[in-house]
Amino acid sequence: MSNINIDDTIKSASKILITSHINPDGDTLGSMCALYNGIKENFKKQADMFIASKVPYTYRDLPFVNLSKREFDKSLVYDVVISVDVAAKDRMGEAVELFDKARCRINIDHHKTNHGYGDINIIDSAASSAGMILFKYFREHNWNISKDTAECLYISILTDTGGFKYENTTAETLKIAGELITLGVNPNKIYKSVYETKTKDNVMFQAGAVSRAKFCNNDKIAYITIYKKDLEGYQSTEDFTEGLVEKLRTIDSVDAAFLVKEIDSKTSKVSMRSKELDVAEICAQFGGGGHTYAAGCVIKSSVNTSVKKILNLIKERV
Ligand SMILES: [Mn+2]
Repeated sequence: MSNINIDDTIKSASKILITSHINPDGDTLGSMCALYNGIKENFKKQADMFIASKVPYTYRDLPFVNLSKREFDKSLVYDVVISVDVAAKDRMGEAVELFDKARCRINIDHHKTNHGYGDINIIDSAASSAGMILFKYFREHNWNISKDTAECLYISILTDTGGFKYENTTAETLKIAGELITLGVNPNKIYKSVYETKTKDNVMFQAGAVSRAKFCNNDKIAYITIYKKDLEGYQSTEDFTEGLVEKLRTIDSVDAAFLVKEIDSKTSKVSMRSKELDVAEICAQFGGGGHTYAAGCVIKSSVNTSVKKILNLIKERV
């Protein structure tokens, strides 16, 4: 990783776009905003930022995230487009058109299923988060890391390690988090903003969803289905399901947990979590991907059929 240099590419570019992935999480948004501000402060350049949907409520306090845009003129040609935390090109949503046309395409990611779709690829599947890759890059190339940039990186690392809890939390992860605190990050303030503040609607919706969970294989498998009608009557429901599938996984007997959400009558969005099962591999069979114990995919079938397809694949394995 250390021999890859994107500084010259950034220096010679006048139009730069940074793109996050669809259904954005803290890592993709934190990395995007850290890179945005890093480029601004170190190279005096103003990059554009693409976000596929509204900023999730959880990340409302992330510095610079409100400067990101959902719509772009498709005729634009960027000198450089940089994707952060984007496992596969189709996870960019509409930004993929701008990515494909760019003079130079840079792919910065930590998903093990990332095949290196950029002209320049900075991929480290051992890194806890894309934010950690960026931090190491910034340090190795002597970028100044301001307090705001540090806060963005901290949110990346915090959220992709589940609050420094997942098995990707290493001594290095915590060392970097410590360095970010030295740079001015207030961990308590960020923890409260990200994890301890939810809307009443969200908490009540999640309670209802958990109470509808179904179990099979001696409670080794747990799942929740969410239909569009379940979200009716609630406001701004974009990140309503966040944390729900992890909650199912906390049940002692459960190895594999998944959530199937209706997009339309023929399309379902799936999130899977596990303790031992390789869910990245399961999701890859539907064209998705992710990490060993946390992955996702979109299945072109109804919620019911999608549940059956998944159960067929995992019932023998847990
Ligand atoms: Mn990530």
